[in-house]
Amino acid sequence: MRPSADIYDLASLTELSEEAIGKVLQDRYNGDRIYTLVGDILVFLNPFKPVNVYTEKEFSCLSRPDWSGPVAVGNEVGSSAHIYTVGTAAFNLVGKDSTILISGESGSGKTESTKLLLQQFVKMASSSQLNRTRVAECLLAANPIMEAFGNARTVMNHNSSRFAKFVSLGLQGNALVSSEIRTYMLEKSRLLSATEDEGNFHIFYYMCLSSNSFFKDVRPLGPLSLISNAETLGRRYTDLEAKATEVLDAFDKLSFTAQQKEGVFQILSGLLLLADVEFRSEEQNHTVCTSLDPKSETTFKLACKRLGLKGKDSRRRLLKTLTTSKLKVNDEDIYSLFHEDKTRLVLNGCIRAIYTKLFDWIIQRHGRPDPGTRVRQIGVLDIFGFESLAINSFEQLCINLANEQLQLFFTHHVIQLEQAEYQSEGLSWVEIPFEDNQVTLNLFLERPLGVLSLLNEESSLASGTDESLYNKLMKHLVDKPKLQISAKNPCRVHPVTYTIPGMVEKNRDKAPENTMEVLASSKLKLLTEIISSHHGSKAKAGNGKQQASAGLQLAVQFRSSLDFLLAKLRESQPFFVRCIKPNRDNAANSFDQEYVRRQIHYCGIAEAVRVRQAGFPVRCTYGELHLLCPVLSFLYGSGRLESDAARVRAVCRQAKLPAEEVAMGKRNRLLAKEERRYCGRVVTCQKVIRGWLQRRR
Ligand code: AOV
Ligand code: MG
Repeated sequence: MRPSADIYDLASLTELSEEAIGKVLQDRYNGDRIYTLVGDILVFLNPFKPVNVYTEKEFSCLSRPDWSGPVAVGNEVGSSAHIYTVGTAAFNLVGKDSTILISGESGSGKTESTKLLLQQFVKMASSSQLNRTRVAECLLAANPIMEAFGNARTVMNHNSSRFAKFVSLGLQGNALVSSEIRTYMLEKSRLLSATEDEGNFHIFYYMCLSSNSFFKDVRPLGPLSLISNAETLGRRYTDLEAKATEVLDAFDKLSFTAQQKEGVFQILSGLLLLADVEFRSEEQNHTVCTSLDPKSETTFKLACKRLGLKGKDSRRRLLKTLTTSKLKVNDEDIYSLFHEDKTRLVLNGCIRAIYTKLFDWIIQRHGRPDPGTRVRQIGVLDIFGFESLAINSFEQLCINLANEQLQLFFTHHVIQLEQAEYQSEGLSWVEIPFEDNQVTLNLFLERPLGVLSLLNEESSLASGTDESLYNKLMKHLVDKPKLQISAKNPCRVHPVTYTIPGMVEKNRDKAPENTMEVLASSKLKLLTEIISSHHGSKAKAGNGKQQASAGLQLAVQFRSSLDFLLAKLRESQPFFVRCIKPNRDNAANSFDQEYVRRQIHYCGIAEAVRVRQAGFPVRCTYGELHLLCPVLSFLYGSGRLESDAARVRAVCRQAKLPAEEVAMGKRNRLLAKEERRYCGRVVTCQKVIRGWLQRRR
């Protein structure tokens, strides 16, 4: 029997339980064989250590357009299980756009896989273009910036993506002609909630801890509340200097002007300072009045200076919007005074809004539009992985919902559609049961009584609070399967518990308009530009109707982004990469069987193995086959039988093709077991038939 570590395609397994699959993966993992196929689906086991499988050898063997079968990956001869194999298949697909969908828990290796794919595409394109193009250069330079501004250290991953991205490349022939990056749902709440374990976005540490002279004049001195964990967490950045330099270089490569580059860090500096400003409330004549704490005067002044608000007058105007609200009633301005808590909320809202706008603006700058003529698109989707933390809030709700939605797409595509296809071809087929998460998704998405709709409803009411949301959930959803709502365990959607406090406000996500208006009058050109920019990824994400209205609730924006992504996926050919984390500690050489088995279960890998094994993924029409198969033409030269279909049918009948390996479908197609994955379907069918004909002689 073949040692199980040699089984590079799980579709060839004889035992199909989750345990058996786990065992094979473990044996492969122990031999540093980090990639395994399930038919055309790639499973990646994160090694958490460098593994020598991304050399020129793998690239050149696996990235050729005419590549047609197993080669050697690392020390494994005769395998084709590799991320490059998926990349090549997507790159070489003609007649249809392709999308590579990468999924897995937080820390399982999605972002690293995305980077490998993008590097591969750039390399494949440039080998046909001689020179690396500007498009390729910008694409590669965008990555360090995206990670610096959008990734952070979390308990699950020291470089966790706190946003989702969809990178789409335009190809003309093999030349890379355009690239676009859309980002979704940056976890802006992280800005103001860093703890000992959960870091703020990397860029703040680069800026404040690096010795690079660029930051010398712009960074604030002393302890800063946004990175109060800098002392402990900062030490864990082993490559901080190199990363900081890489980001600064990337700004240059992306042709940011010196002024813009400086502006970016002026703004960050301003935000760091603003967060440190303290206020105090006093009661005067039965009204509460909030003002700047005298200790914070210097900080406030410096924050304003960094943000381009020069002079006493603009400082006064900013302070006023932070401590009072203005309402127009009958053409008259009515002011109401804030308590310091409210002032803090307004200030925090403003910090979050500016950072998000800055992030969107930077990402937008990378874009290289396609030249107008029809280009072939390859998309790569890298989202934030599934999270179940000690406390799960609005952010986890959205993250997990996106993951559930993509899981459904996977099940639908790999299992349901495939089964339906065999049935319509009239093949005898035993239905393979699979776990459907539609029920869970409906709980979230149903209108008008799903969790998101109810959340949106509460957030749009001025009187909406977390309590009223809780009551609504209790009223409408308490009897639903897979959902438990209780005062103690606020809202448990199988298998994660979400806490309700904070949800309504987080979903409202109101940027304080009056404050933003004052900031828009800044002398810092970049700040006015990003505030007035309507080209943020938010606006682009949805459909036309939703673009128009600003200040949409986050969940609404999120939902339209998801719809956009699903539409993209449906109209393209999807390729799936399932990333698996071998242990919770991000450690090398450690394989937690139960933890992996759980992921195999949630990813639907076992079902996919069963379908791929029982299925006939190679399909070609009799016409195509006849045209390309000289044996057929020789045996059944023209005229003897009236149609291609009749000829092929006759061959198949005579050849007594084994029904478990090849089948004649109702719709004039021959369906065969996959022999050489990713290589041409006609070639495979031809080979199969020729083999049988030879054996018969
Ligand atoms: P994620 O994208 O799936 O998590 P990453 O791609 O950031 O996970 O990977 C996490 C860590 O795993 C990396 O920082 C590396 O240390 C290690 N790693 C990933 N891929 C490889 C590889 N091919 N070879 C060696 N080590 C690897 V999250 O963004 O948290 O969901 O939101
Ligand atoms: Mg990531």
